[in-house]
Amino acid sequence: MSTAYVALGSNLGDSRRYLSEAIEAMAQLPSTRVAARSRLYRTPPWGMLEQPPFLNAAVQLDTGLSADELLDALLAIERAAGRVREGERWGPRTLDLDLLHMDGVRRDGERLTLPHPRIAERAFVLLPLADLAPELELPGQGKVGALLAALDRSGCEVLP
Ligand code: PH2
Ligand code: MG
Ligand code: MG
Repeated sequence: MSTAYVALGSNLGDSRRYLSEAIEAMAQLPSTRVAARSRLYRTPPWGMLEQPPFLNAAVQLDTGLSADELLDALLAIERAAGRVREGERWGPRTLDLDLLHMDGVRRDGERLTLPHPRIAERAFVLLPLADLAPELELPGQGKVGALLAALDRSGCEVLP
């Protein structure tokens, strides 16, 4: 079993529902348990500014799946939520599931880089991740809590 962290995001349609159904779907994956979930955040769009705000969250999984198997499963959950991959990079989406980190795994491939290379720049990823694992050391980037402390998190808010 390994521990994996997944970031969730949505800014199209019923975002709250896409996120909760995605967490439900991850809990149904073979040899996988949702060990913890973060609070829910509303965050200003990053990267491409002319789009609605996002809802973001993160989960910690205990899983017997490999990184590739987990990635395939996350992409299938995105597709089931009506995600289409033809819009602009960083543009609006019904559901985005990004594999952030798996304990002990470092990868640098076409399909998957672990840890996710842009965690340190993104308050919308670090805020929920810090709910789960503020002490987590991301190889090559640093500690989650310290990375978050260095970022501007203005406009990000916790939702009830
Ligand atoms: N995801 C993106 C691009 N920009 N901005 C916020 N606030 N939250 C996201 O999840 C997000 C984004 C591409 O995946
Ligand atoms: Mg993303
Ligand atoms: Mg993605």
